[in-house]
Amino acid sequence: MKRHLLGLCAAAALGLSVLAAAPAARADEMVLKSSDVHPLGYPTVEAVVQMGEKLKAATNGRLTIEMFPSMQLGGEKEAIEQAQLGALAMTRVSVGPMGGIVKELNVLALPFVFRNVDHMHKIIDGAIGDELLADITNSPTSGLVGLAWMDAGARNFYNGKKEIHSVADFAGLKLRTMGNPIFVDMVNALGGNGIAMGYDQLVGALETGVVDGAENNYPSYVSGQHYLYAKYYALTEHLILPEVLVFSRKIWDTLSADDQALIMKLAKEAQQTERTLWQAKEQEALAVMKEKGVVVSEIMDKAAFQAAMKPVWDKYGAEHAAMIERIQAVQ
Ligand code: GTR
Repeated sequence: MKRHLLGLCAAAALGLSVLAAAPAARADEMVLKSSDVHPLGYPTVEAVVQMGEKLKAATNGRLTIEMFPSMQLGGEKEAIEQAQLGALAMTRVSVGPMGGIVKELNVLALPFVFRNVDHMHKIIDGAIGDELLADITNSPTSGLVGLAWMDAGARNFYNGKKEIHSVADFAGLKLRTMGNPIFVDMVNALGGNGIAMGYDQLVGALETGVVDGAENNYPSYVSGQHYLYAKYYALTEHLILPEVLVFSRKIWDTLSADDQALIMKLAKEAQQTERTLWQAKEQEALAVMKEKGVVVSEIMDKAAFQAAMKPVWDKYGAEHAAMIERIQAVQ
């Protein structure tokens, strides 16, 4: 009997020591899953990967970020839903699909709301940017916490049918937009046919001719290989649409205040890291476009494009009037 007991104790001790040595034994360890539609190496992805390395170092491995790039978990609509459910801790998405969730963000989605990319930077880096992130966090229904902004430059129209120089050239073009009614109305107001679909559907739709084209910045146009099917790229710069890193409210509420503050701080650093990476990526993408024979056209009469947006502004601008005024006042 005594021998048997001793044996049991030894086995228990052995079990304990095996457990203690097991790598995943720390009860406080947490892996934060994060997603992005873009591949590894893309600025938004790389900035969050670097944020994960800093988080790991700062917490001695207690908190880590696991990146799911390249639409592994679907498009941005799905990513937002998974973050709301707590299946994902974080996701980096465009403001486009967020507009349906936090209405205040739609002010950033109004065509030509910014004078140029610098103007957009001033807004997202300043008080208005902080307020809009707080709108995400304070929304009782978003299920998300707004962490940081990311730069995505300016978006331009492209298609596989013809060069675009003027608004009249949009007639008859089927053009994909992100899932936000502002963008469908924007294409329709130009005289084209706006079709909303997820980014994950787009390259297939271009290939099969479901759409003739779309609109995006240089890096997405290149990394998504859209140039293979739509070689006419016009510098319309109609949207200077920032992107946003959001955190799952469900998971956020389980974190200590210190961890929340650390994640917030590192996310702000990621915003700056991404900015630097973005600038280099735009130049790289432009070089690829040149090499691939993309036909880039300048838009001489930008004012005509702005004027064509009047119905869009009439429909969606009024509710953001006060914020628009504040944005325009920032020099
Ligand atoms: C990209 C952006 C993505 C996604 C995509 C799209 O520029 O980085 O977040 O919004 O455009 O057009 O859906």
